[in-house]
Amino acid sequence: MFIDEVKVYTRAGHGGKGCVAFHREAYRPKGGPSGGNGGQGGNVILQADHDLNNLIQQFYTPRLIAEDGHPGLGKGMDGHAGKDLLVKVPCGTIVWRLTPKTIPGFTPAPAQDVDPESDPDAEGEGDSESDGKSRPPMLASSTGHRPVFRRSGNEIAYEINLEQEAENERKGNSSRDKGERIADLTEHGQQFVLAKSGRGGLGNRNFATSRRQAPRFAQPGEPGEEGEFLLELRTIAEVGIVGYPNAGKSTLLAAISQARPKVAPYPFTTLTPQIGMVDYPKDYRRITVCDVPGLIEGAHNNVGLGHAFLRHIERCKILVMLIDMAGVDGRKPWDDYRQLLQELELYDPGLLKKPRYIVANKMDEPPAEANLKQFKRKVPKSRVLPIAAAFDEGIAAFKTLIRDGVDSAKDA
Ligand SMILES: Nc1nc2c(ncn2[C@@H]2O[C@H](COP(=O)(O)OP(=O)(O)OP(=O)(O)O)[C@@H](O)[C@H]2O)c(=O)[nH]1
Ligand SMILES: [Mg+2]
Repeated sequence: MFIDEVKVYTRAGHGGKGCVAFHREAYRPKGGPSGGNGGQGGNVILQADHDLNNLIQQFYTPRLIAEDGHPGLGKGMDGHAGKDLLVKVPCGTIVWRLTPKTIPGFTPAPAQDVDPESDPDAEGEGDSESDGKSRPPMLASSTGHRPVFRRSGNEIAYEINLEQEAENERKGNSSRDKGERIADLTEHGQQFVLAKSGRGGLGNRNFATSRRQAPRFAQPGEPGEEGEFLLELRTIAEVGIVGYPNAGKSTLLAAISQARPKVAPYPFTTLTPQIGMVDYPKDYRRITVCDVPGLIEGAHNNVGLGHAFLRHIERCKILVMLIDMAGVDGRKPWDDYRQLLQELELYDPGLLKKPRYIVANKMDEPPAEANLKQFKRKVPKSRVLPIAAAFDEGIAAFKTLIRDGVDSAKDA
């Protein structure tokens, strides 16, 4: 299973509480306060790791909870600190802080304030009436921007202006509104503290003064930070290969790298993005290439595998448009090319600003030559590299093309 987006709940460790204790020892009457401090809680830390390629671990353990600090002890002993929780995520993980509005599945409460008597949840509790009275009044919005919170029992909801939401949806804002972006882990070993731990409380010996020599109190520890976050993986590859299903993307990736994606003569063989490392032994270079699942017409409307995987080419330096020049599936190569451009634009117009290279595959097939000539006429000013990935023809030229492409994109 390939997971590239996952919601996690995070809680850092609570600080341990301080201790109230008094020293007892033979021949030392009234030995004085000796309660130790509580230990600091553990932080929740994300660390980028280049050995991982998806967020499957967080999918199975979405609750990231660090150890609490231990309480202080007598005889001046401080509590142990809680262990930090180190969570490894793949390089390219972006962290979004989910505000209540952007928590997926969050449903707004009905617009009218909930009446405690008619509330079915509150009926079960014996003190529903007193509960109803003690409930804080609705927060009026002091400014036009503040949300209005509504409470019913333990539930808190806040009102959403559905009219405005619909407008946002029309403008296309809300579907990609994931909350506040707080981190981007790109380098191997890069760390980010997702939730800071709470401080341990001070023991009573810290509060002894000349006038208060026997303090009978200590501090409780502070709670650790908590919250819900969205982890999104946007793979970091230098080259992205896009094309229709069956164009031979996986065959090409297997030919240039050690990656071994499944190759088969039916559409949607590749269902998840595949990464390959292309080595250039002569000049000790290495380029990462990403093969995203095939795009088809209407992908922006979630036809086929939709646009979900295009996020993985957002950070590529160059794009390779791989076209099946033989038209094996009965489509015309120039139509494929235009359709691909359109789908990329519909996902993110910024993708079209990246340098892109057209590569014509399956040049070993009889109709390919004629199609290539017509393609050059229909798509003028385009430079096309002809290859036959399945027969290793043009692979060396392709490797040079992407290396030069990446180098010139870097300079730009
Ligand atoms: N004749 C010929 N066939 C090729 C060539 N390259 C790939 N194929 C065939 O085309 C079919 C599809 O290849 P894949 O590499 O699976 O295509 P893909 O683009 O990864 O397809 P999806 O994963 O389904 O999107 C396979 O049967 C390959 O053997 C080529 O250069 N010439
Ligand atoms: Mg494939």
